[in-house]
Amino acid sequence: MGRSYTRSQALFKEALEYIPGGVNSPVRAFRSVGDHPLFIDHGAGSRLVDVDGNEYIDYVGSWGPLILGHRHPQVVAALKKCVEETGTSFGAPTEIETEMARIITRAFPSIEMVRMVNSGTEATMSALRLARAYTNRDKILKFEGCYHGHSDSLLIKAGSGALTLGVPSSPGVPKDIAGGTLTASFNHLAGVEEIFSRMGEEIAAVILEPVTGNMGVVLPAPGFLEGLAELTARYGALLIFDEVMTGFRVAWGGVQTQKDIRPDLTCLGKIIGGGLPVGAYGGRREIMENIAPAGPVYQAGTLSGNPLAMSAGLAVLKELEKPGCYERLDQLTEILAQGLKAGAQKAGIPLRVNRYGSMLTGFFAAQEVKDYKAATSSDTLLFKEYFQLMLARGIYLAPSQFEAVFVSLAHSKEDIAQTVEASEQALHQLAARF
Ligand code: KE4
Repeated sequence: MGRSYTRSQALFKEALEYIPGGVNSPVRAFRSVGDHPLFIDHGAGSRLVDVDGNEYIDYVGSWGPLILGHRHPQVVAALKKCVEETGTSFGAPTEIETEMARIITRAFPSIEMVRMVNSGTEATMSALRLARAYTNRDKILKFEGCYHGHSDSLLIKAGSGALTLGVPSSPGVPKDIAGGTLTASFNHLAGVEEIFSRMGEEIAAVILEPVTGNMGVVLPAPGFLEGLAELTARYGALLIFDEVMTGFRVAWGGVQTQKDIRPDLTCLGKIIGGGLPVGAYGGRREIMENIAPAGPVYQAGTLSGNPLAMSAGLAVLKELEKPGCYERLDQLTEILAQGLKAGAQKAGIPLRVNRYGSMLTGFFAAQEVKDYKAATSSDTLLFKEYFQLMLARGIYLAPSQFEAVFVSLAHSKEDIAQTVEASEQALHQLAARF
């Protein structure tokens, strides 16, 4: 089984000379699960092949965008057509941007107007600026462990790589900006009510991942989202759902349509770009019409809505709109979740698997993981060992406990069975050390 990683190690050594930490995004560095990342040579469907020729079943999917798998024929064809017949970017309006806006507003009833940007970070940053302008208030409230990209106001008790690397509140964020961000505990509505009772009139917006992926997957407790909607409405604050990860992932219209909640603003990204840089924010017309040039709130972007990213994104959405996609994603991911749990039970290792749609996280924890405290109390050293044992068996999980793994439409039942088998072997091996 011995896999060689010599070329990845050599390439990483060179990358470290030119790129901070050798990577262009921290969580890729494998810092919490190993001593070097894998350099990828290519992807195909549900598979990745690294530069040493090792093949893996991929459950990262570029952190969510690749819900159709790598190099889906429809995406490749759309990109080829765009490059060969249209071009990549004009910095001028194109019909395909309106087509993307139309499909988003059709999928999300709460979104009457939408603006394209180039990352999830830009989407949430812009949504916050808009919320502050619309309410004429400065403070925002986020939840510990939720990650909304790396803009200053949101790098406070953040999740994802910030949590993984132990810098949830990053240096470099000015004190007066950090002071404008209030934090509460996800799924603890009483704590939010207490903050609003003291400062509700100063709060411009509450922003959250309605199902979190960035402290690992944690589901909203019954009534939590509804309670936030009622509370924000009562105090005149905006409710912002960051569905950068969950949008078009867990359902065609994200978590909000499943829960029948209409946030005032929604942020999107990942899947709508089909693997190219993208983000979007949208919401009620009377709010969005404050965005320049319709209104005074400035936000801009050289490549926003560029035809190339729109072509890839629309190719993915057109596939996802076909009947049966989300049922298949749900079914495959449920089989995976049950298989992981069964293997842990057999090995006598406490494993909690939180699943929502085709995203899931396994926590080595004796208790249910229903909030940040429980997630961060899980056994991350055991996760590190498990991650390496799975990697050695050709399973590429997210290289951090505080992330989600994603199943795509390219994953087969055989992929899932192979993953369950690998997990059973890895957990059995770990149990022997207990
Ligand atoms: P980007 O700026 O990375 O496109 O999006 C930021 C963002 C916003 N909101 C949510 C809910 C997100 O999950 C993200 C980014 N997700 C991480 C992984 N959990 C991206 C991976 C990375 O940082 O390299």
